[in-house]
Amino acid sequence: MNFYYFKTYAVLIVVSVCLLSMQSCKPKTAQSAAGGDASKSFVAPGKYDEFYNIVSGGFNGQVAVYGIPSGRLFRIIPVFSQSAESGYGFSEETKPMLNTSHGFVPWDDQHHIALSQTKGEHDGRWAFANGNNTPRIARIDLTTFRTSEILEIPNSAGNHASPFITENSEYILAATRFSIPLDDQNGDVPINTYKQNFKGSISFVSINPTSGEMNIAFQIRTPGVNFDLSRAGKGKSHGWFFLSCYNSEKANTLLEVNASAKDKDFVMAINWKKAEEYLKAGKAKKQAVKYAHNVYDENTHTATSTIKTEVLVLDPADCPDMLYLIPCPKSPHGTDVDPTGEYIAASGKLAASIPVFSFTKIQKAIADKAFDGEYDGIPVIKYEAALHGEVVKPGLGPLHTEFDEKGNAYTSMFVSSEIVKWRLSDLQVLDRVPTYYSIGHLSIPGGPTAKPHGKYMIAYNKITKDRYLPTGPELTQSAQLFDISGEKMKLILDFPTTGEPHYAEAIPASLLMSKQRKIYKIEENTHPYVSKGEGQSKVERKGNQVHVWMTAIRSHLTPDNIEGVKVGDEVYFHVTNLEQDWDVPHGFAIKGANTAEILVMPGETQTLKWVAEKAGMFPFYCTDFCSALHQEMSGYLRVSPAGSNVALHFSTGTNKPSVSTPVGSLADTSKKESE
Ligand code: K7E
Ligand code: CUA
Repeated sequence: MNFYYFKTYAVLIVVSVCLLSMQSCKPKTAQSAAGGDASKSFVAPGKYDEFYNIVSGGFNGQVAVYGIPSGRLFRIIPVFSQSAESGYGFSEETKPMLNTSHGFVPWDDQHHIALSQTKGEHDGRWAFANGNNTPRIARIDLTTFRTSEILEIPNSAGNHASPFITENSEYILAATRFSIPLDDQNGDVPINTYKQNFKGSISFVSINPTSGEMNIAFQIRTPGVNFDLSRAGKGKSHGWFFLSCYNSEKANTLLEVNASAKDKDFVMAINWKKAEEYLKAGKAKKQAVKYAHNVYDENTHTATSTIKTEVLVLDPADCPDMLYLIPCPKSPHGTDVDPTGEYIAASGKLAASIPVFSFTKIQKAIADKAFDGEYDGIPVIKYEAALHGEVVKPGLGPLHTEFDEKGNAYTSMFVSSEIVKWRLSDLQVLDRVPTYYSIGHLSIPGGPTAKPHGKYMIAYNKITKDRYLPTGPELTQSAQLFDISGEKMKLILDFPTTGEPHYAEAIPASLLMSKQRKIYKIEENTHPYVSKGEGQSKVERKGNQVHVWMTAIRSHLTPDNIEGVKVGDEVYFHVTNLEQDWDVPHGFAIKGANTAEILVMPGETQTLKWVAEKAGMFPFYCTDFCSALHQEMSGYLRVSPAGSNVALHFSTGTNKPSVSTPVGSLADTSKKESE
């Protein structure tokens, strides 16, 4: 066993011991530190929070919105998972949002958030979110808090280093966690041919500055490593991206050990301005791929899914001076760029220090060719030549670093369950505070921008153990809020979270509050099945499809009596909410529907598909308590046997001339059906 292997095992053993018995690494001051100054998180009833906290939902596939400093949950935004609460991914209009080259994929694992920026500062337009499992990026409109667009990423598997945004929202970077055989190659190869056949891929997704629409501008083909996380340069380092990669060993089994064999992995530095030049010079090659691009239209209230078939790929072999590697100790996770763009803090999960690189030194090293050979043809910059310095003995298991506006950095320590505050200039550790327990990401309002707002810091913890009332085999995930306005970090609030949060960003409430959309104007509704007034409501048959143009307004649905539907019919309820007041959605549900309700915003049209499977009476109703007479907002759909001669009929407030048809027994009905 050589020395490096020995070191690896030694660190792994320390990590495993801590993981197995959280007690041994748990800060001893648990109870004493737990009180904090809770009054600082108090937001009086009726008062607003200072910040919106946009938080990833992890394996629930959604994004959640909390208030800071109160920790109050405002909204769960459906993104990659179907949402029974709103009908997202269930309604006919939103199903295309979840289309992929693999078909309909109604779930994902959502880890990272990127808020749009202009000149390095939050501009409050869009939030971007990654889908980790079936590689996708979503764009959320921050005026509606709804998902507007989802773009699939080809040549990728495990879209983890994603989405990371440049200082003017030029690009979002998305790099693959798993290297794989490329999409246009035969993936049916022995797994142990990893070193020959598996490649990495980094996508540059351009963002339309007006509409926000995403497009894959180009991809860079890379050696078959695993990409973990990234950050764009800013200020002086604008034009560059920095990515952490692990598994430089190119192992394909037992990565736990085999991808930790070498003493150092890499931070990759990408000169994307150079990449743009190569693209313009025609260096990119076209590759045949298949990926879905799904866009929600605010006027038709309908999403469309387009399958695209081509990407442009740059090969580093044809593009010198575009990529560089910097050695980085032991399985780096976060790679975070400070507000000035000068410092890049990389966190080796198994390293005992935090290396901090200097952009100026990296540039000098490149100019001086201070290289330590190559890795798959990519120059490797000498570690010392790029290094600003190391934060010594910061704690165990550094993961992620955020920054305040005063030149300080805050690094989360998963294994030793703490946050360590250190100074960028001299790398001195200034303070440490325990987290309960096993912190993953952390977030400071504006922390990833050129102008952090500071004041608060939120920790997103993986384990809560004894902090909350127990709830069976699984305990809640949680966040913890710290006051960082003074020299010492102070815990001021614990609050549970939905899903498993990874990264989050916080943005001043003032940037979003005033531009919230209140309604959709009914006159701008161009949905093909809109009814712009009750007079336009109707029911029409097209073969075995029955289309219901239905309106909803306090407190009735029009039509509310429908007859003439037959077993086997597909009924499409196109419900238009005629309200033009803020916060008056109407919902719609019908007995036996094997889908969710739809929740229709004022001025919007949404469609619930329902299949008539048996004869009988099927009540429908509004699901959102919209008025004192909400319980009265309901109706009936009569289903007759296939082949019956009940005519299609619909009404509201009137009855057909009464015919004395006694209710037959079920036995009678089935008899008739069989006749
Ligand atoms: Cu959870 Cu950002 Cu996926 Cu670290 S990653 S914790
Ligand atoms: Cu509409 Cu309840």
